[in-house]
Amino acid sequence: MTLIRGVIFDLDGVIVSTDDCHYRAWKRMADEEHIAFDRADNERLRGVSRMESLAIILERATVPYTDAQKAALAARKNEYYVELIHSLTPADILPGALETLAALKTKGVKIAIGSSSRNTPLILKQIGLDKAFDAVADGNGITHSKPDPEVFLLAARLLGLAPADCLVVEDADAGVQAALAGGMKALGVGSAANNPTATYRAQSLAEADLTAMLR
Ligand code: B16
Ligand code: MG
Repeated sequence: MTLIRGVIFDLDGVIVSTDDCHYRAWKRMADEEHIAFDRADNERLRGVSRMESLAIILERATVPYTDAQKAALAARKNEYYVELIHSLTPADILPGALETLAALKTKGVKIAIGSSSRNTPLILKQIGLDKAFDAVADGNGITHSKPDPEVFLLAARLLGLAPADCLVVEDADAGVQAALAGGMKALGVGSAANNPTATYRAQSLAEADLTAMLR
């Protein structure tokens, strides 16, 4: 029987809901470029890196973009996004997240962030959780984004734990896939709540009995 000694939390969609900020920033950029983009398209960007997200959006572009133009589009979107996340506050922490972190700390279970976002440090600061985790692995420290397991393997290493001793909480199918590929268990919440491959499923952290998943 494996005992879970560390829980690695995805950030966007698990600890805080930044989906709408991502959507509004991409939408503003896409509108300026006359590229069709809606909320259904936005779902495909969950857990996916910034440049891979742009590649998905550009599938609907009617003109070609050079690599330099693509880099400029991604930078422009990020400017819009950073502007929006500056208004995040602790009130934007998702239901059940703080209670879950506190319960795990009480049990001596280590906690980490495993996020594709390069804006992770700013987001954690905005919501007052920049000192809450034992380790933070994010888009700044990896080469391959989800569904590659790199970010979760880095988080486990920073915690000093073997992947098999870790449980990942994810809202993206790409993230669930990454956790399993890394040899970890996965709890799917939100958009991944019905993912049949996840080890456990719950609508949100508020409805998940995480302590029951620790063994
Ligand atoms: P950035 P997560 C992901 O965060 C988001 O879900 C995804 O939509 C975004 O494109 C990605 O971060 C990169 O974000 O542009 O801020 O570096 O869900 O892995 O916490
Ligand atoms: Mg996410």
